[in-house]
Amino acid sequence: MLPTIFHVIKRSMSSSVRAKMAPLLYKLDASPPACAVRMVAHIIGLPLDFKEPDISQMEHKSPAYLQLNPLGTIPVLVDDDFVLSDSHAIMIYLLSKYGGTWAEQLYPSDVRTRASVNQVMFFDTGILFVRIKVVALPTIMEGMKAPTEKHLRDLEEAYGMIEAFLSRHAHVAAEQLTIADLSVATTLQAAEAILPLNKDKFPLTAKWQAAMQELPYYQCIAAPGIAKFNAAMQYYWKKNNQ
Ligand SMILES: N[C@@H](CCC(=O)N[C@@H](CS)C(=O)NCC(=O)O)C(=O)O
Repeated sequence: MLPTIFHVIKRSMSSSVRAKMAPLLYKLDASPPACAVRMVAHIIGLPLDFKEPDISQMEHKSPAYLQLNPLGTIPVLVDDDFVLSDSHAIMIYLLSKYGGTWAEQLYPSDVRTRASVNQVMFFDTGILFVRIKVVALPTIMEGMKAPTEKHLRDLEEAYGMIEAFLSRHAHVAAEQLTIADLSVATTLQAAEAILPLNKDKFPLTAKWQAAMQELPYYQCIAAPGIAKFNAAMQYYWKKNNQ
């Protein structure tokens, strides 16, 4: 159906009003990928508005939310009339649109460096985070009592992959700190709620992680957020075992 003049006026009015508003991020404090996005916004000095879907009411699976993000995952960014999900895609978008000189530092344009950053972010989303999620979701939603030996082995294997990345350069994807570090550091700290990092076995990771955790924006955004994730996991394991 062709839009009526009423729809056109309404759309252009609302987009001109929204153009003045900060981008809106659907997040949870305890969501590692949402923490990574918030750190990028903080670094580049971009104010964001926030909404917290009520996951106890499965609001992130409601028809309205699924219209925004068919995956039903958090975070989601709404910037004027543009909607984007997946923290890695959101971080790249925010840097490209609002990052100014920070874009080159955090997501370098050199083809090989950028490819390495992408590689580690695909590792974060496709391997490391998934190995947390297969424990976290059944624990929170389905009464899982504890991670299995296989869950723990898989996480330990993923820690070994981070150690291997760090044997090549000072940060996970390059010599310099990039958005890949923000993603992996938050995911790794959340993973530690399930399997603490063995610092003797993974010394490069332990050293890098300690440095990441010293960063002021990590301390004010990721540290309290992941502490909430950790507390939720402890709460559910206790409850599921009663
Ligand atoms: N690769 C995605 C992962 C997003 C994701 O799975 N987020 C979790 C919260 S931390 C979630 O929405 N879980 C609910 C679900 O998958 O049903 C990203 O980086 O944004």
